[in-house]
Amino acid sequence: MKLSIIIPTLNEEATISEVIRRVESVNLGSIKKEIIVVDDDSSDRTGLIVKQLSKKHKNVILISRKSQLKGKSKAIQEGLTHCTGDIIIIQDADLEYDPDDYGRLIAPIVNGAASVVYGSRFIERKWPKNMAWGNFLANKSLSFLTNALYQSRITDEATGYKVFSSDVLRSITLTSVKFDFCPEVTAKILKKGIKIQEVPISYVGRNKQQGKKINIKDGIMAFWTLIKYHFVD
Ligand SMILES: Nc1nc2c(ncn2[C@@H]2O[C@H](COP(=O)(O)OP(=O)(O)OP(=O)(O)O)[C@@H](O)[C@H]2O)c(=O)[nH]1
Ligand SMILES: [Mg+2]
Repeated sequence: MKLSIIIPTLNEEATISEVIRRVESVNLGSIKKEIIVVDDDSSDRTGLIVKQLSKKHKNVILISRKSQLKGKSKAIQEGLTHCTGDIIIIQDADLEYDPDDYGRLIAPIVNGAASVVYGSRFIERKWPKNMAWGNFLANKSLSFLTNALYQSRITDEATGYKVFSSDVLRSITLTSVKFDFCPEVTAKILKKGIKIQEVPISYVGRNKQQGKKINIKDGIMAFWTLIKYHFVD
C-alpha cells in the first residue's frame, strides 16, 4: 500500500524543508510514501529548496506551476494527476498540522472502515491552540452549516488534514481554485452518500505575519460554496 502526500506551496521557504523532514520521518510500517509538492511559482526559495531535496530523495517530487491560475485547490488537482498512491492526504506546508498524526488519520482507510477521514482540531480541545477568534467562529459555523445542509455530524469541516482513498477523490470533479477546495470536496463527498470519519489531531495555528494566506473573502467563499453545492451538482 502507498500513501501519496500532496503539499501545495506558495512562499513557504521558512517551513517547507522541516515539513518534508517530518513527513519523511513518520513510520507507517509497510506503507510506502510519496511526497508531491505542488509549488505555484513561489517568489521565495520554496521551489529551489524542494528541487534540491527531490534530487537527494527519490520519493519527493516537485511540480512547478508557472503562469497558471494560482490556488491551493488548483495545486491539489494538479498533484492528483501525479499521485500513484492508494491513499491521498493533503498536507499544508506550514507547521500547523503534525505529520505524527498520519497513523491515526489513515487507520480507518487501511482497516476498510472508511474511505474519507478528516482530522478534527475540535475533538481533543475546545479551542485549538493559537486559533484566532475569527477563524474559530468561521470553523465552527462552517461545520454547523455542513451538518445542517448535508445531514452529517462533523466537527471540523475546514480542517487541512483531509484523507481520501484515491478512488474516491478521483471520482469527484473539482472546479474550485483556492481555499474552496475544502467546502467543495466536503459537499460533493457527502452528497454522494459517503461518510466522513473524523479522528482527533493536534494543531498549532499560525497568523498572517507567519504566512497564513487564507482571509475573510476565502471564508465567505467557503460558506457560499457549501450552499451552492446543496442546490447544484
Ligand atoms: N500551490 C499553492 N499553494 C497555496 C496557495 N495558497 C496557499 N497555498 C498553500 O496552502 C496551504 C494552506 O495555506 P495557509 O495559508 O496555511 O492557509 P490555512 O489558513 O492554514 O488554510 P487551510 O488550508 O484552510 O487550512 C499552505 O501550504 C500554502 O502554502 C496557492 O495559491 N498555490
Ligand atoms: Mg496553514
